[in-house]
Amino acid sequence: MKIASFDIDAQKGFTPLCPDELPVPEGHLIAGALNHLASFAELRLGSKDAHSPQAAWVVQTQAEMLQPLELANADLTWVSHCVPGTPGFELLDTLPAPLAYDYFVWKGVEPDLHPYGACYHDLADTRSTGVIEYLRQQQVDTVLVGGLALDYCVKTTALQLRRAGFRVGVYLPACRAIADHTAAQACEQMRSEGVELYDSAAQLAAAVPQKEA
Ligand code: VGL
Repeated sequence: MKIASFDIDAQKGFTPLCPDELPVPEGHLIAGALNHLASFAELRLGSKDAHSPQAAWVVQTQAEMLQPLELANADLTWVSHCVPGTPGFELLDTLPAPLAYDYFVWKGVEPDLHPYGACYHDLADTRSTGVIEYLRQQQVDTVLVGGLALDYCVKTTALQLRRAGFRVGVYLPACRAIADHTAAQACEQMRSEGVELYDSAAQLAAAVPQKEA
């Protein structure tokens, strides 16, 4: 069994450190759990949102968010977040630098794109970011996922990996969600498609063999 871990959008823009972006409650507290998850894996992958401040889906206030859009690859409005060169773009402290990961994806770079999953650039899942091909080429069979936010980018990435044929486990202590009801729906959908969910370090250790030191 070859295991990879995948840190999804573990960026300050999704934490209370950046209250004007998309502050996921407790989002800044997951770095230790992501590092623990990586200790089970031979390969570590990561992703970041990398968005233009002038993106087509940007609205000025949180009250205007979540409105549907007619764009092919940006389904909802969001406030500006994770703009390169700003604090919100940075990974959480104590995570590796992007180039210290074995494979890294920057997503949503084009102003008309706002994908959630890290495996495809478009919402129809047809334009690969190369993650799935990399994992296959490395003969990975299990991918352990954590990050922000559980109910959007983590869920979508886990489902994309599962549909591509990998065993996928989501480590919940390494995730936080935007909202409780969408988190519950996300967990139900992931479970129904065969994604494993681990509630605790003990459950993770029971499901996945510990890497030799
Ligand atoms: C995300 C909402 C908007 C995420 C990104 O990373 O989960 N959520 N943009």
